[in-house]
Amino acid sequence: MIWREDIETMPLENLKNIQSERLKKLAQYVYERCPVYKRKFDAAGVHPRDIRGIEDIAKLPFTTKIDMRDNYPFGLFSVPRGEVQEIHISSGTTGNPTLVGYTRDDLKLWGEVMARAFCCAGAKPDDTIQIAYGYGLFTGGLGAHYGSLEMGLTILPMSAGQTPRQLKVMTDFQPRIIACTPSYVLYMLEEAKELGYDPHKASWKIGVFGAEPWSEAMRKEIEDGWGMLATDIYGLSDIIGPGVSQECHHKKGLHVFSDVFYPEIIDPDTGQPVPDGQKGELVITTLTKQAIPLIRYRTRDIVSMTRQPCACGRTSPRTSKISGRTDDMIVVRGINVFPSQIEEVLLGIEGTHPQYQLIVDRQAHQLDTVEVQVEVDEKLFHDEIKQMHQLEHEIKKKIEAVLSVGVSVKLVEPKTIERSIGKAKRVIDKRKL
Ligand code: DLL
Repeated sequence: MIWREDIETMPLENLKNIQSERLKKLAQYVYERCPVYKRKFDAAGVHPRDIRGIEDIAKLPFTTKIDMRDNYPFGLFSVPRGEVQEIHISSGTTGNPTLVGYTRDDLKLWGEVMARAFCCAGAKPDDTIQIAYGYGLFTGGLGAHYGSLEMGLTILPMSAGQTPRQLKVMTDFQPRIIACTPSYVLYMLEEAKELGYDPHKASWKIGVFGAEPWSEAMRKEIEDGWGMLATDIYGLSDIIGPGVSQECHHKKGLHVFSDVFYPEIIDPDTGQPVPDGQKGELVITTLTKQAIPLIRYRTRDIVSMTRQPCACGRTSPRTSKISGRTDDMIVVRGINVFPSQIEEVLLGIEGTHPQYQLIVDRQAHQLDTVEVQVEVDEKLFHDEIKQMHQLEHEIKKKIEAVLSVGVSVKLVEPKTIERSIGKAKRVIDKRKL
């Protein structure tokens, strides 16, 4: 089932016309209503009348996290405060967080894109969904909630955590859909086994997982472990929350709801567009949002894009899974390292778990060191020292081949690395940079 078949399967030419009309209106809207945008447009020497269609979008200046932070909390609003119905914040790590405001229509839009997402994952209106994303200022829980309401799903509003209770509710109420972070569903898998559940008897048949990067190999662990289809959902609070894009059951990229979130892929260094199929930074323009519309917002997430039609019938462009963030990247001895590269390697090695952490350090006047701590099977951990060394060596060689950076590897017992019910923490950077 396709929630908005009229829009989601529309020929690309018609989609382009809608995008063009919406962009023209948007440019005028923010120029008139938000002094920050007026200043930015004026500084870039562009006026709304220069925007005659979607192809003119590159004339508009980018918006960045810095604009959000500098104008915190209300500077980027394009509506009076009284029209804002709900506020969330994005989990910033430094300085001010970013605030996201929604008008009543923005909340309706959020519900609609999330309904499109759930449908795209394979949900049907008479399904029950267990929402185990955190509720509160984080957008995961409530975003999933609004989409479920829009679609008519039966909602189990669990929020994240209290794993034994999650498992009991799943057993008692038999939800077919589970929505949470991929690291949390893996954590629940461990707990389920420990508590004596047979994960293959779980009622969950479709998972809608996102809010953090996860690899194909991690998908396999989840799908094999639980016996379910694991789909990827992407979004960011600054844009709306979850619901920017979603995989269908073909799992060949995430369908971007591009009649409302216009995607571009750029080279993060030059700001120039990169061709389809090539990786770059995802930039999004919210074509219809009212409270805080964002123009050419630099997400810092790295993806590639394709416009090839998908077997599910949806025509909208698709992005690859997010392979990292321009700012999540750690630079070790001048080389760019993404935690996701390490995850791919580990998941290809028998006996290791997708639970790992990178400890980056630097002693005075010395080179950076990277220690990769990896959990291994109980059985392996108690094996002979020689076998452990062999495994360490294998992991080290494989990681070094992918990263081109020397690392040390430390095998640790199962459950040593801290588990997360939300986004997992993969890097501990002890360097004083
Ligand atoms: O994480 C919104 C969300 C909630 C998305 C639930 C999906 C599911 P923020 O807290 O603002 O919002 O974090 C946004 O998380 O820029 C990405 O770097 C990362 N991210 C989100 N979804 C994915 C994904 C929510 N599917 C930031 N794969 C984004 C990889 C993701 N990274």
